[in-house]
Amino acid sequence: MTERTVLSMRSGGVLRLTLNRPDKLNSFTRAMHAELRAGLEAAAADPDCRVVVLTGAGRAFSAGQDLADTGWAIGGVAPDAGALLEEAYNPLIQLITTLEKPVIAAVNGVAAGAGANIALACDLVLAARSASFIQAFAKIGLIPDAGGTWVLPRLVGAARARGLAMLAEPLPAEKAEAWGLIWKAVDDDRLQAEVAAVADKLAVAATYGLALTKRAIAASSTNTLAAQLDLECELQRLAGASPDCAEGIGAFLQKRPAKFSGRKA
Ligand code: LHQ
Repeated sequence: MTERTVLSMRSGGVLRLTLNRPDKLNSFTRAMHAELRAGLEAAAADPDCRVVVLTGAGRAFSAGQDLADTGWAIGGVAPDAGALLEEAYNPLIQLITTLEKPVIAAVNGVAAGAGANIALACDLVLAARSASFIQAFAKIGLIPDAGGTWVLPRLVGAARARGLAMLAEPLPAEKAEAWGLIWKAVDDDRLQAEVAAVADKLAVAATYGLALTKRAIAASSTNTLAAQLDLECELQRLAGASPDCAEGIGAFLQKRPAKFSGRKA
């Protein structure tokens, strides 16, 4: 039996998805894309899953596309790189960024190429101090994909985005934190415990409110202030009518901890 390229483990409200091709630094094959997509779709469909953690097995988070699985060969006809994005990476980034629950990237080691940008598509990125982010594309004549050209300038500004994309040098986790590319760099031996603490906190949070927050922040990158204020009215109307908002306010007034269901209605 072939080994699964993505391991899936549910514990309470937390679904942990582990990229599992450690010998090839968890680089993406078509099979891995399909399994990761299936894992995320299962998370979307399961109301008891309140948060997803994405991490890698072994010493890497992911080295991006498996360059041996692409069909490129010296002297051969180049495959359609755009088609691979359309079929696999773009739907994956859309799935992560529109999932109505938080997705945490636990970056346990190097994240290169599309592997880096998949991590950066997640809502919270925690990285081991020894991890690094490499926009490796320039080394092979490609452009940053999997949302890289969109997310990098927004997170670190155009000057740093161009430097990262054109020089393709590893950005250590601590510097990534200092630049605002990620949420937090933590000691290697603390990564899984810190991620578990954040995941456990989010697993009992007001999930629907978090989903609306995610939607609003995503929309802000193209909205005018006026449009964003309108969107805040629309989404706050939905959040304000949710059972978790009633519970949160009730709990505050009764001076007790809130017990959120995470449900929309
Ligand atoms: C790999 C890979 C890999 C296969 C390590 N593939 N085997 C979109 C559209 C269309 C087409 C193309 O792609 C894309 C999206 C992309 O992601 S493009 C960018 C693809 N990724 C890269 O260019 C990164 C390539 N990898 C590296 O530069 C290095 O491996 C890094 C810097 C990540 C780590 O270096 P080391 O720690 O020195 O490890 P290593 O290079 O020795 O790798 C260990 C093994 O993993 C080795 O296999 P082997 O059988 O020799 O032990 C590598 O060949 C394999 N591997 N990345 N992307």
